[in-house]
Amino acid sequence: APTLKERLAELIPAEIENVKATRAAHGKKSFGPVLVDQLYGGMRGLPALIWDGSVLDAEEGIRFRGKSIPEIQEALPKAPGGSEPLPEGLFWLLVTGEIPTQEQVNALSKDWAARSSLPSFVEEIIDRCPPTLHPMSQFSLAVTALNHDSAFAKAYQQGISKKEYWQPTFEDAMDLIAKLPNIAGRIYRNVYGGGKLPAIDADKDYSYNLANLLGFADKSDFVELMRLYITIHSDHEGGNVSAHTGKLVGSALSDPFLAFAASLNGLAGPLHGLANQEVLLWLRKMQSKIGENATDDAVREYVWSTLKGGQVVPGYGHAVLRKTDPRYTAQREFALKHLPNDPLFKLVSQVFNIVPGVLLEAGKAKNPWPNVDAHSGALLTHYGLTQMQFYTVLFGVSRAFGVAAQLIWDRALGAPLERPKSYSTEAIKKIFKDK
Ligand code: FCX
Repeated sequence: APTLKERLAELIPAEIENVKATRAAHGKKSFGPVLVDQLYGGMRGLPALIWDGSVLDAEEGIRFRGKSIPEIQEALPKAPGGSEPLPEGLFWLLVTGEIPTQEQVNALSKDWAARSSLPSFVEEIIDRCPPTLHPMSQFSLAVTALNHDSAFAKAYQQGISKKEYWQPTFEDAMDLIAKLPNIAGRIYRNVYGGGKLPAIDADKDYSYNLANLLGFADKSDFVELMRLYITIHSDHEGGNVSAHTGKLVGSALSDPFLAFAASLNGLAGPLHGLANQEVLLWLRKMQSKIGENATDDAVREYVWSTLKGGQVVPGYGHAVLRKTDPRYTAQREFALKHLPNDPLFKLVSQVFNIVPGVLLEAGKAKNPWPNVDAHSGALLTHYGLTQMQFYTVLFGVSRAFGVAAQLIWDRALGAPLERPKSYSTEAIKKIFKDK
């Protein structure tokens, strides 16, 4: 059976032809009008990017290479004794569009374990961060510093041909993913004091190793949670802030470490990945205000007070989705199976019954339903990972899978520098003066 890189090398020529044929057939067709409102409105809905790993449907949610979350939970290889998909398989699917064999997935686990160590100066950078520096900032610093050993940056300096860009990009993408557990584990233990970091076990899968580095591998359900978590947070098409930022920065031929560090800085914003931290903070604040086991009326009152204070309800709403996020549903099902009586899960469920009605009544949010971030913190808390400032780091580990897969394809297909046109308000007024 071919390795991932061998399979990719087989697929690239046909995909180059596929893109050529698609552009020849449809390249000059209009994709609908651009409204001035879209320039002011964060480009919502503007068709502007190619992203092959996943496509998001407003009603149905994410599909990875055409497959829904329940479909990949069914189809992807599992760990011995496990029932959640291995993220190794999801990465293979994102890159190739194909479901790998168990053997191919095991080979990826081994390959990543072999690539997992950090240069000692990167360890020192993390160790020198004050524990008061947000874990996401530490994460971004460490990933940026990995650029020191970038195969792509080195090959570019040596004058590599455009046709070969994908090869060192692939190596960097693999190194990036492989090194993230060591970065995340080191930050976690430095900030929250969890003792010495264990070594990566080359006979175990990526999620086991991540859980072990964090200090939670003795809880087998937590390892299963990591497999599900990393699988479902990996990719959410190309327009979200972290994915688009990685693609944009990569388009300048910045290497995958620089590109993904930029993704992380976007993920660290409260309207994007940081929302998983914000949800837990919000729930805890609610509990301190209205007590645990509060009535529905008290919760409703609290939700209204959030809105009236000019704040958003974290974990609810979405720029594209118009239904409950299937990533939320997958986590809810995990909770129903593994921790149905957990008090925080019960609060998350109670909030789920109340917030959409309030947001609908308030009448502003286009989508009143929960997104992925409304649920993840309750699951992590159940297993003792209670430090909410760390939650977005786990989202970041996962998001590398989607961004890395697309960066490889962008370099394989010769994606150009991104450079959309901007206008000033004065220019817009002038253009439409007599229209
Ligand atoms: N609570 C209160 N108000 C909300 C809201 C919420 N959860 N969601 C949207 N709104 C408001 C907006 O703030 C906006 O108000 P404005 O007119 O005063 O500016 C109005 O409703 C229209 O916004 P809408 O078009 O529905 O949403 P956007 O596409 O602009 O923004 C996000 C989408 C996700 C940013 C928005 O719903 C939000 O702020 N949600 C809370 C934060 C969150 O959960 N983010 C995580 C999203 C995601 F899953 C991820 O990236 O991880």
